[in-house]
Amino acid sequence: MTENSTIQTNCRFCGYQCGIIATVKDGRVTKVKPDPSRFPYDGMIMRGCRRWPMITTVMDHPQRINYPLKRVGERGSGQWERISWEQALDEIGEKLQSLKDKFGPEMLATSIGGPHTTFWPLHRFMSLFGSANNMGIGQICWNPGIWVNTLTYGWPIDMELDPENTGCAILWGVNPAESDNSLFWRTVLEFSRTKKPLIVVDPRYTRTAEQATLWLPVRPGTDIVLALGFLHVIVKKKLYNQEFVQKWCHGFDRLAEHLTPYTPSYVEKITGIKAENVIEAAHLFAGNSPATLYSGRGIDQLGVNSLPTHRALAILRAITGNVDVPGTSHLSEMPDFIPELDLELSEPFAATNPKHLGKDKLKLQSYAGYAKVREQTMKHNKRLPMRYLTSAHPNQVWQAMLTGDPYPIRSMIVMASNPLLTQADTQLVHKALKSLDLLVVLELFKTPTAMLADYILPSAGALERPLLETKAGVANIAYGGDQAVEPYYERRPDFYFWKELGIRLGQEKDWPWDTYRDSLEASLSPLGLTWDEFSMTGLYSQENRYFKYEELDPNGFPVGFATVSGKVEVYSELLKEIGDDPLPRSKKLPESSKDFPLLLMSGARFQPYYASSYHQLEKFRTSHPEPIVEMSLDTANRLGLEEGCSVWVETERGKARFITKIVPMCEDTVSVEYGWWYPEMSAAEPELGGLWFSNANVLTSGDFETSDSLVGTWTYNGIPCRVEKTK
Ligand SMILES: Nc1nc2c(c(=O)[nH]1)N[C@H]1C(S)=C(S)[C@@H](COP(=O)(O)OP(=O)(O)OC[C@H]3O[C@@H](n4cnc5c(=O)[nH]c(N)nc54)[C@H](O)[C@@H]3O)O[C@H]1N2
Ligand SMILES: Nc1nc2c(c(=O)[nH]1)N[C@H]1C(S)=C(S)[C@@H](COP(=O)(O)OP(=O)(O)OC[C@H]3O[C@@H](n4cnc5c(=O)[nH]c(N)nc54)[C@H](O)[C@@H]3O)O[C@H]1N2
Ligand code: SF4
Ligand SMILES: [Mo]
Repeated sequence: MTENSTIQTNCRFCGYQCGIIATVKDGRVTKVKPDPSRFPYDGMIMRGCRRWPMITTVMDHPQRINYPLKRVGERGSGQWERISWEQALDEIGEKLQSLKDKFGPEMLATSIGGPHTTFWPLHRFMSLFGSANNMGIGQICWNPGIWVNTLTYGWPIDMELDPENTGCAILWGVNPAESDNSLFWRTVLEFSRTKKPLIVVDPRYTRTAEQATLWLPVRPGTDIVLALGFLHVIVKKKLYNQEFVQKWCHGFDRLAEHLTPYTPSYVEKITGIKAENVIEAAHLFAGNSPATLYSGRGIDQLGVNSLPTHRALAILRAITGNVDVPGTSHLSEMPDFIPELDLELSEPFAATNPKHLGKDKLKLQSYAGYAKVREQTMKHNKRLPMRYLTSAHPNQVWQAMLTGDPYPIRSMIVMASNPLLTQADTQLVHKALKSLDLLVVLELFKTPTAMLADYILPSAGALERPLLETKAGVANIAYGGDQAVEPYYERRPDFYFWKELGIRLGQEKDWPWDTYRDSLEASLSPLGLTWDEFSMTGLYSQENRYFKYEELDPNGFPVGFATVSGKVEVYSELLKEIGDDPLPRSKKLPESSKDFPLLLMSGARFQPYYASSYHQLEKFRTSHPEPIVEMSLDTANRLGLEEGCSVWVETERGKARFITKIVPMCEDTVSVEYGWWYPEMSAAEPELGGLWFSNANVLTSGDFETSDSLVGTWTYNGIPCRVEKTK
């Protein structure tokens, strides 16, 4: 690098990866500023975002991991020695080989989390090693919607909100004011200024709800009933798009019959939403096409009701004619570049009939489920990402570690995730991780999970590695850019770890690229672009095409949708075939009890933190120092609590401490922030960085038996709890 050069690169402090211009001197980033020339830039985003100004601080934070560390004392004792990468890789490789010889390749599990790094090298390594046991958080983050939209429309959709064109928007269980603060949120603000109907369905009066023309504070977990109520009104009053329904919807009559009981007054009883508001919302959505409907983790985290709720929402879009229409939703296309699916070597691995945990138990999130759905998507020559949609159920992984059933899992490699804060049931995760023969963590910081490791390896973070974002290969868009500097100290891109470990385990011929950058360049090769050419604009995309189902195939017939019937499946033939309900119906709804009289939501996002990240930053801690529990004034009064008091929130799994905040929200419901720990506390047992104080996941359960039987979705919202003042 030359002195004082400026480099176009990307932030990666959330999933957006905005363009950044870095000033670099002597291999160090001295200054960063937004890059107005690069996708996905927006001046307002950068003005609203509090994270990118912290890039240089995070790049050289005193608590960053800079060298490979090996545990020297007891597990969790906080005693480490610095070793070389070669020693770390050699030792980890040898240990894995000996465990594999003893227990089989499936004894290795991996853990991933949100969109922080590139995951395909991990999956490629696992395919070659022979283990299907990667786990993440897909079951409660995106997978329910991806599966359901594919069942219903033949492929996942990208939602669209166009302030000019969109006539009405529903934001359902999503709070971009805190979770996004980026392009989507700016567009919501712009849309709200048009005064067109904006409906927010959320038990809490969020800053997103403040923008709404109609706020519907649904009782947590009862959304399925509300959605069926909307459908009831729309069908009964014939507000649906009759042409689209007649031509393109399969099973409408059976739906109409199914909706009979969901009258507005019944819906009011179950959901707490007034009957007149149910009627009003249904009229607004159906009467203002093109209309759009976004959903978020509020819906993905409803356990057995997530899938049926997504189905009802998918049907709502369909019968109002809002599928693959500008300003509503876009059925995306396969990429022109090499999809992650192929880089992962998933298909050849699946053909080896791997010993997948819960193999025959989950009807969709399994190799068998994937194969069934693939038969449909292949009608349009499309393939969903595979390892993500077949990832193991975390609860089964913890159980296999502890009990050896159905076979032992003895080692885990954790990359870019912090399961002790972000997976359900911290006590169980803690016990399981402590029982392992080998725990390796690839990290930027010494997280509570890393504190339990045998080896912590220093990852290169934002600006230290090139970046290519490809939406997991479900859309024809790639964006990104080059690194600004070589990684500081002995940090390495995660790719380096997987490749080097692979080489030590006989995978040499399957890692043909020298560097991470080379591998990214190779994945773009079908575009005829070199990495440098790509980096100049940092974007590859094609103009969206809409109404694709009307396009004609070579025989002159409309191509339709990639489903069993070739239409939008209001009535799902595939669900029927695999023994599930073809129409959306509520399963067990959340219920409080005498001991636990309130319902808990355990995952509200809040700025400026991101899950369990950035709690090291003094500036952030000063602006938001305490973990918050929100509740309504009436609920607080009934409990004898006032704003600012310290309380225990307790469920049947455990208890954690929060500070009360009064906000308008559903009665008898409380919402806690998630991700809280205290990096300034001792990095050893028993404190483990203050892990046990205010960690929302001490309160949650991810039990496999009570999870949804199609995808394995567990419950983070609508958990029975009680709240009392701390002494
Ligand atoms: N600041 C910040 N931003 C983030 C993250 C972060 O940790 N911090 N995480 C990132 C990640 S990984 C993700 S997946 C996205 C998630 O982005 P969002 O989906 O916007 O995330 P949440 O804050 O969980 O929003 C869900 C909303 O659903 C509501 N809700 C809870 N239960 C129910 C219910 O039963 N019904 C309905 N209708 N609503 C309910 C909550 O009150 C909340 O306002 O955010 C990303 N952005
Ligand atoms: N109770 C409850 N629990 C939840 C949720 C909830 O709503 N409620 N939401 C869930 C959801 S949607 C999600 S996505 C998960 C998020 O779960 P996680 O992804 O586990 O959460 P993060 O705190 O973002 O952890 C990411 C870690 O990756 C590290 N990291 C960042 N960049 C890199 C990199 O390039 N390489 C490596 N190796 N490490 C890196 C960071 O330092 C950080 O420690 O949490 C889930 N857990
Ligand atoms: S929104 Fe902020 S944190 Fe996210 S990528 Fe853009 S600049 Fe970084
Ligand atoms: Mo997520």
